[in-house]
Amino acid sequence: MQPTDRRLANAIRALAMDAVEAANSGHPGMPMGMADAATALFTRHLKFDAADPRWPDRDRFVLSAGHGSMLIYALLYLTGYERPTLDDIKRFRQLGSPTAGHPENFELPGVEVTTGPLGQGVAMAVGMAIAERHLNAVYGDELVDHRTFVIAGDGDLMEGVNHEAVGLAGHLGLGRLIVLWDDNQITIDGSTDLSRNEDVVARHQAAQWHTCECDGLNADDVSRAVEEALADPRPSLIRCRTIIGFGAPNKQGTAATHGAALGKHEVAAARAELGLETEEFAVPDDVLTAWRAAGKRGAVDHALWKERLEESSRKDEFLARLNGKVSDAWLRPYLHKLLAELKPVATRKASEMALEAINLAIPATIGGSADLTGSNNTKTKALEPLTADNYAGRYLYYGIREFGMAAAMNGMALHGGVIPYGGTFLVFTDYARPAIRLSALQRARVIYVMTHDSIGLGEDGPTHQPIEHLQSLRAMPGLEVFRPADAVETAECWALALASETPSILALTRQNLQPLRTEAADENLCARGAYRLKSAENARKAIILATGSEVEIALGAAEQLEAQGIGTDVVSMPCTERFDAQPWDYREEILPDVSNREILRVSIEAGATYGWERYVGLHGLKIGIDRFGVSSPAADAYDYFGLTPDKVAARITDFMKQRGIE
Ligand SMILES: Cc1ncc(C[n+]2csc(CCOP(=O)(O)OP(=O)(O)O)c2C)c(N)n1
Ligand SMILES: [Mg+2]
Repeated sequence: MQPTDRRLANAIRALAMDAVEAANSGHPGMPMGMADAATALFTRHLKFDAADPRWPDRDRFVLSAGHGSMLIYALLYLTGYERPTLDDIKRFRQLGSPTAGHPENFELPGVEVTTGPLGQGVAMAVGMAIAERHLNAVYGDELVDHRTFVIAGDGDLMEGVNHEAVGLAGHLGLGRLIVLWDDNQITIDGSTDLSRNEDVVARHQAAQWHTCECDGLNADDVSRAVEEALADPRPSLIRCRTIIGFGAPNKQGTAATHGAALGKHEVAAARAELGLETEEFAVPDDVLTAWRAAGKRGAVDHALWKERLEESSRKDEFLARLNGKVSDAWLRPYLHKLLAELKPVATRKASEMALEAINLAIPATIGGSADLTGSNNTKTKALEPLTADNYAGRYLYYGIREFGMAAAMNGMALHGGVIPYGGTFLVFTDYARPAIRLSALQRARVIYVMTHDSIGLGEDGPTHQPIEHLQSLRAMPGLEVFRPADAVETAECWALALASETPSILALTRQNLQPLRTEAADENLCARGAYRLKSAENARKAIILATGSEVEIALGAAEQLEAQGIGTDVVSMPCTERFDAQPWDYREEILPDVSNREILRVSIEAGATYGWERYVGLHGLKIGIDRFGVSSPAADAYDYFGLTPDKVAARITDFMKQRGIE
């Protein structure tokens, strides 16, 4: 006899309680409250095949309420994924176990995205739903026809990024996105009455979503609501009324179940209440068998999909697209053309010029901007807008939603088949930063086109002029920050970002820059992160390291120093992370390990000097800006902060004199 849905759900409850108890850490309340809803979803609606978690046409499931990680670990185990094993679950939250505190996309196939920072799961799901619709428009129903399901808590729906994501999803009419809201009216501090009186459902309706409600503790009722959501062409919010910690007789319905082990006594009481086995981590045979059957439900669909793929004339192209490797065959012809007609150009414009070639050569790119298209130069001529009426388009008007854009791009990149890039001003990486951090943590190939990268943006003044941004972004692990110095470097950096498996930031100027690289090179010189652009003509006494717009200034200063007999190298350093990764001999070749009295090292960057001692040493000279900017034309701002060839050269010679460097 088939076990009841409630018994299937209780297996989730038991595993969640026991794992949290064993770790004496974790969140039992959410998995226990949403166990019935998750059972309905996984046994009746979600299209997946536990035997092949990477099947491209699977439905995506996002546990936005990532603190309830035991919910997804239990589901993956019960439905028969290879991992986590029961032993993995017994080692919940322990060092080296894939059952990490919060779900990590790189730990377990089946965990589509890393969640935990509330709100971002929903926003990433929006990106996944965008990628699905786009690929469907390109490859048709035979190959791409899936949905994105989300479980979100009160916290997810309170976070600001949720408002951005909901607005975007409604506008794009992402009908294949279905969010199940765990409406348990509890967060950590207690009742949601403490902090919320907005009508969440009405807010979604106002954003053009379909909404419906159900008893989240009744699998049949959840299923009815999911059917209703599936039938509606709009994105759906299903309000699931639940009780946090359901089944723990003395604690359910209270914040006490949110984020702590229930305790031996309460676990025993819950076992009795729910009619569970007394043994820890035990799942009754008939229950496990039923769950395993649910894990195979998608096998037939999967096999049929494979047949369609075999028959498709676009099989190879489709698989290559999903594989994500891109060629840089566009680069050489582009550089050839560029070098033939050199002229001063802002690197944001140079980025657009490179993108004209890239977007033609690589159909996987999807561009966009947070309402600064004309400033970020992100839209190339042939790109049509991706809209509710034209999902085949490749350009997204994200609106003024930097965080939502970045999170959506994470979802798109992790969905696969598309390479998202999106723009705003560099200073507003602050608005997107939590999602940039998740790009890095998740190893998502997202390319951030961040223009107006210094005081060089001029008149908009200190609110718009990034100061600490470059260094703070460089401090983030797993993210490469590129700051190209001219059009050639911009193209090289684009090639590196596209070839990368991790996220990149391109920091680009508003103002025009002189061409510095005027001859073809055999290799991508930016690939090593830093390279010698000019060698000392006189005996080498100084090495100037500069990035982006300041490389031109460094060259000007070096010329003046050479005229005074001071041999000066100029090193362009478009990517410090890449330079750090070079072998010792290369780094030694560029920055010889000698005292600053023998060869003075100088850094120039129109931003915080914090951290440049990494390269110039404690006794080197750091030239930059350690205060907020000024509102003025760019040239005046540069002059005011001493960032001109004359002033830089003078500072270097003064510094040398003061320190007795001959
Ligand atoms: C951005 C962010 N802020 C704060 C937290 C810490 N936190 C984890 S769960 C939680 C409460 C979430 O409430 P809800 O979504 O209702 O979850 P429930 O208590 O119902 O399981 C908070 C504040 C977080 N994970 N992410
Ligand atoms: Mg809650």
